[in-house]
Amino acid sequence: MNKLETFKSSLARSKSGFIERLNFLIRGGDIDADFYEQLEEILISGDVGVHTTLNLVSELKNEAAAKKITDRQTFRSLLADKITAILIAPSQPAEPETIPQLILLVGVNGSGKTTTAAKLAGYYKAMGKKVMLVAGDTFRAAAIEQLEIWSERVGVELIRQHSGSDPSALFFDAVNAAKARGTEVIIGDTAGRLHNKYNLMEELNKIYRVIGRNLPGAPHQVILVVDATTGQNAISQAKKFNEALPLSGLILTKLDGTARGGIVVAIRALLDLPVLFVGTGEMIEDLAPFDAETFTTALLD
Ligand SMILES: Nc1nc2c(ncn2[C@@H]2O[C@H](COP(=O)(O)OP(=O)(O)O)[C@@H](O)[C@H]2O)c(=O)[nH]1
Ligand SMILES: [Mg+2]
Repeated sequence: MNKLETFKSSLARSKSGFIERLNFLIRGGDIDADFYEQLEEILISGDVGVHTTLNLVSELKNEAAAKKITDRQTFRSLLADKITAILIAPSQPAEPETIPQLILLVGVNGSGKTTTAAKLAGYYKAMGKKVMLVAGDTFRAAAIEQLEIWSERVGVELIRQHSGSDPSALFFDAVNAAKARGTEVIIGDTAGRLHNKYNLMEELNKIYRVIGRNLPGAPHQVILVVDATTGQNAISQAKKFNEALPLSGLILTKLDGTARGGIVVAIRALLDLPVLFVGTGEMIEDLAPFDAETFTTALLD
C-alpha cells in the first residue's frame, strides 16, 4: 500500500462519517447562504474542535470573499491549502545523530504505548538499525510480558526487570547495555498510571533526568502516544505531559478506530508539536509516518 492508500484505509471509519459529508458539501455548485454553517457543523462533528473550526471557517470565509470565490470547486482547493498549512509540522533543526538514540514513549494507560514501542522497533529494524526495547512500565507485570512477546516477534533485544523495580535504574542499565553492544536505537516504554503513592509525572521526569545523566543529550525524543478515539482529550493530555517533560512530538494511535479523524487537525492547530506517526491498526506494520499533504488528500479526495 502506498502512503495515500494507507491514510485512506485508516480513515475508513471517518470516511463513512464526516469525510463523506465534507466531500459532498464541497463537490460543486455555488456557495449559498447555508454553506459555511454546514461546513462548521461537519468539521466539528469530525473532531476538528470548536475553537479550531470557528477560526478556520472564519479565515476561509474572508479569503473566499477577498478572492471572489463563489463556487465550491474552487473553494475546495482553498480548504485543502488551509488544512495542509495547519498540518505541516513546525520545522525543527536537525539534531546530530549520536549513537545510541533514545526514544521515550509516554502517555496514559491504554493509549497504545507498548504496541507503538514494538511498531517503532519494527520500523527501525526494517531500516537496518540495531534496536533495543526497554520495558519501562515496571508497575505492571502484564506490560513487561506484553513487550517481551512483541520483542520476540519483531526480533529485537529487550531490557527488562521484575515488576515493581525502579524504571529509572532500568533505563540507566539499558543505556549502559546499549553502549556496550553498539545499539543504535533504544525505544523505551513507560507506565501510564502508577499505584497511588507515586506520582506519574514525577516518575517520568526522574526517568528523563537519569537518562540524561548517563547519556548526554538523551532522551533524543520524548513522544506522547495519544489515542485518536479520545478526541479533544488528547489536547489536555499533551499539555499535562509537556509540563512534566519536554515533548518532541506525538504519535496518534487508533486512527483506524475513530470516525472523527479530524482530531489530527485540532491537535496540530492547538499544539506546537509535530504529529510524527499515526497508528493504523494492531499489527506491527500498522504505523505510518505522518505527512501533511498526503493526509489532506486522504481527507479531501
Ligand atoms: N486499532 C488499533 N488498535 C491499537 C492501535 N495501537 C494500539 N492499539 C490497541 O490498543 C490497546 C492498548 O494498547 P497498549 O499498547 O497496551 O497501550 P498502553 O497501555 O499505552 O501500553 C491494545 O489492544 C492495542 O492492540 C492502533 O493504531 N489501532
Ligand atoms: Mg503498556
